[in-house]
Amino acid sequence: QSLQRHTPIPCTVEVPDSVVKYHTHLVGPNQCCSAAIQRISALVSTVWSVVRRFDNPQAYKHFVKSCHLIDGDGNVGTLREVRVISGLPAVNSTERLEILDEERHVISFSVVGGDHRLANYRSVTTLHPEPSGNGTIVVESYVVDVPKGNTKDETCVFVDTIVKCNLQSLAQIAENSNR
Ligand code: A9S
Repeated sequence: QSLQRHTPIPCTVEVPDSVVKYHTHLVGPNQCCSAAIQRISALVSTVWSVVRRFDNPQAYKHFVKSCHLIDGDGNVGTLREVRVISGLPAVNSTERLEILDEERHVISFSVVGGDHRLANYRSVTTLHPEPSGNGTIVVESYVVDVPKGNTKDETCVFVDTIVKCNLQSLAQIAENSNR
């Protein structure tokens, strides 16, 4: 797992060849890129059933208060507006579904608007069956503009924290549905 926070372009995470392209982001001079990995004790199909619901991010993202679709029906190009819980430097976020690959288990969205500091955020999430056993490996990488007044490191720490929280929560939900 190589997280190249400081290297300008490209930023790649070590994942199976078939999904390397999804985790290779073009990173501009005022952007940062990182990734998080989470192991989940549940089948890929179980984890995917939660992750694929672009209309229902609040199922596992605790920072999301509510979400409604602005346009589209869950296919690529669908737009959603996410409202955020209080206590974050954000109110809402408008997001576009960029990739939904049901065979490869890839989902990606980009932030296209909203009242927050993460301009041009784009993330890609891929699910991988654990080579041994019934587990799933989740890889989530992202690229985002560094907000005015912040450093790349600060931005990555902030976003990494949110992404890791989301993935831990995803793990809990998927693992609970085993029982
Ligand atoms: O929603 C995600 O998958 C990931 C992130 C990093 C979301 C960030 C966020 O929605 C907040 C949680 C509100 C934090 C946006 C777009 C901006 C924030 O400041």
